[in-house]
Amino acid sequence: MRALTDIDWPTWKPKDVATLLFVVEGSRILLIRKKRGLGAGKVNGPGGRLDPGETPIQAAVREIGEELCVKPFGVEERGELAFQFTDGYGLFCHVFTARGCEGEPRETEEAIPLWTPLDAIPYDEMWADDRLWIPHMLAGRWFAGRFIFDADRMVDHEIEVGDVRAPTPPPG
Ligand code: 8DG
Repeated sequence: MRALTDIDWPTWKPKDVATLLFVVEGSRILLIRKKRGLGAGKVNGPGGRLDPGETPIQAAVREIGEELCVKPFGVEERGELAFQFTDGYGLFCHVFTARGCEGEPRETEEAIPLWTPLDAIPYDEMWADDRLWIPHMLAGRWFAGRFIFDADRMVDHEIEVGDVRAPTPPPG
């Protein structure tokens, strides 16, 4: 499949569910340089796949703890992303923001912390879709995106944006 229209989205089931959590504090955002896993080498938000039995918010808090040794507070879900890869892999991602975090972010085996000014987010070093929805997230809007990726090349996309969460439940 190469296009969003090749997929029956109402019955689409991702193989994995994952999270992203962006601490946004004043005029800066906490990003990471990811050292391993899907997207290694890229700049991203802290996050990863859910462990069995975990809720998305539990996973988001656990992942930022494992990756940067901090505990976020004021965590809110802000959007959702559906990724279908042309090799058949599918991933659904819950995106959260936090108002701050306890502790000083530290480098771990998984990630290097990058406090980044909001006006200097390095989109060229991030996944191709991020520049399409991070501005909505920072503006306080709800967003829901669907993307087709051929490895790390985005080949199709669609994003719905609203003031409040859309009434449809997430798949998976
Ligand atoms: P591991 O322990 O198995 O190495 O990995 P994990 O922590 O379970 O999972 P991961 O490989 O870190 O999960 C992939 C992360 O990458 C997850 O947080 C979602 C995120 N991610 C994608 N695609 C995209 C994208 O297009 N944009 C952004 N910003 N994040 C993405 O998988």
